[in-house]
Amino acid sequence: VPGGFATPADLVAAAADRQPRAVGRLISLVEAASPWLRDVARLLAPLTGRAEVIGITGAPGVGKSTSTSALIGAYRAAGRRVGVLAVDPSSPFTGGALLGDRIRMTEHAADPDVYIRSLASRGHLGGLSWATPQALRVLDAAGFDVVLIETVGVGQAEVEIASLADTTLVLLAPGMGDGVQAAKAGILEIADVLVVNKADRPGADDTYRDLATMVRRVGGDGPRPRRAAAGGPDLDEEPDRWTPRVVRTVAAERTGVGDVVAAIAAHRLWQRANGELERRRVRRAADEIERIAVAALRERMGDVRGGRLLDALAAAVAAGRTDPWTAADDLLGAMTQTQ
Ligand SMILES: Nc1nc2c(ncn2[C@@H]2O[C@H](COP(=O)(O)OP(=O)(O)O)[C@@H](O)[C@H]2O)c(=O)[nH]1
Ligand SMILES: [Mg+2]
Repeated sequence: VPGGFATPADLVAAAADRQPRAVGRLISLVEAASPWLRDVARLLAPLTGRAEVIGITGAPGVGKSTSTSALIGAYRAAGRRVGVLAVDPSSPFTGGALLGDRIRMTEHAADPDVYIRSLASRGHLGGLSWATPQALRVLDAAGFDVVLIETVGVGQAEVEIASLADTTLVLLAPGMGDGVQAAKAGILEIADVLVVNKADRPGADDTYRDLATMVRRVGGDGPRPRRAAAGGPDLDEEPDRWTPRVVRTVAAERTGVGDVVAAIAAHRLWQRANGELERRRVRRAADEIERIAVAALRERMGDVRGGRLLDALAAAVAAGRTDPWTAADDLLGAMTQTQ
């Protein structure tokens, strides 16, 4: 086993014992999509399911890393251990932005109950959207009560990563795109808490008002009226919709961070009360299984007769000798045979 541990069990035990070196080693195995991961994942599984996962997203420069650092401070003050994954789907080979993130979080670098990691991925097996949930498992098993996942942008990979979180914060700043743009980007669909950061800047109140108005318009505000007649079915089975909270912060001065923590806690209570937390976690597990299965399938596809079958079928389809559906059937047939 890499990293000077005798067995995968030793490595996982050391991580569960909260040794940062073992935690780092495990995340490196994830990044490299190491063959050891299968053993490691089996050992990690019984240790997982406790961490509260908070996603933080928004455009570059909006203040995600500053807010993450402020949140670390708030959760540490409450005695909770905090893990951070900084993920940039647009630069799988760790760009300068992530380096900057680490610098903004250095105040927590010496705290043994804080673990900060910029995630990179070699790019195969679906890249960061594949690696991030596995890294999350490591931090969960290593006893971090709260895991903050900072992601950049509003692309598809970012939405996938946001789906990992129990609660997703979307950060906006005045002048960086008004409410209408936010709606276009599908932000309201993923946001559980909308944070107007840089509230010290002009225009912050307008942005806040826009968002608050939009959230009221879209969201089913307040409890759903009971429609069940006496003796009828209990219509409360249908979950109420969560209305995203809108909060103002000046992350650079730690202002409003308590409101963010309170909004996250309120969302969690709501999720627990109506079963949404459990539903999200099952959905997340389904995503994970699917990603691993698809990656395995893709790998196997390349393996079938050294990839030559795919080449041959592609040539046949391009030449009109067969159709792509028939070719796909042939490929899948060959893959199951070689298992
Ligand atoms: N004026 C102001 N600047 C802020 C605030 N929060 C962060 N910044 C600054 O905005 C810049 C980008 O912050 P950063 O956290 O790296 O943003 P990220 O790219 O979203 O992670 C940095 O120079 C921060 O100091 C704030 O509340 N007010
Ligand atoms: Mg950042």
